[in-house]
Amino acid sequence: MTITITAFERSPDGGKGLARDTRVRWALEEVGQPYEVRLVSFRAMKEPAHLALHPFGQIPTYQEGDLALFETGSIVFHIAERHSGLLSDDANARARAIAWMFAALNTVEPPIVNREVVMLLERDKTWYEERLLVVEGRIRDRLSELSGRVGDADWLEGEFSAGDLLMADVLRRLNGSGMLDEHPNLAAYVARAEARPAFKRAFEAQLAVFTAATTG
Ligand SMILES: N[C@@H](CCC(=O)N[C@@H](CS)C(=O)NCC(=O)O)C(=O)O
Repeated sequence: MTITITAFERSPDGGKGLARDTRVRWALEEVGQPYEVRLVSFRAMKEPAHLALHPFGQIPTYQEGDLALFETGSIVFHIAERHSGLLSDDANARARAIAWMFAALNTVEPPIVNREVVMLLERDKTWYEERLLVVEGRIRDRLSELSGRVGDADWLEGEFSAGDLLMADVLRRLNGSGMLDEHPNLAAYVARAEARPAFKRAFEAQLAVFTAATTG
């Protein structure tokens, strides 16, 4: 059955692979599933046809036969459940990997996204610098905790899993901020994830969309 995902027609991240279709592309590449991409404009995302697929009018969505999913956590989980390569067959290892998927999206991603919101929307406020420090403090707390847990391991729980895929993708949002470099093991963790052939294919595919949109 053909898998179709949606992605930005023109991603506002300039092709850096920060839009969340990248993690879905990456998961599909890891398990060797081909997929098609339907590009949507910001306007189309808020229209009824897209809202029927995604109640919040966002990307990515995932369609496979009569199944339609939204939320990257659920999409990556679905891919990992249906195909081998992202979740262990051992029940406990699988449960721990799923815990890391939730941790990536519920505990680590929110303060990182909050920083982006502050930088994007609150830069002109008199309290901007103060607020940014607070928000970055929260990120630094999480990074210290995560760094302590990762130690010198390659991945969070032995083998690379869907937990690593989501965690690394979330941490990538900090590339260029200098914050990851405060923890060399986390910077190396992200670099290791980005060096995976499946990630590179996913990154190139999203970049090709951006390049075509800006040069075509
Ligand atoms: N929690 C959602 C977040 C989805 C999300 O924020 N998508 C962004 C692109 S990365 C989007 O569509 N933004 C446009 C909007 O919210 O209007 C997920 O993981 O799928």
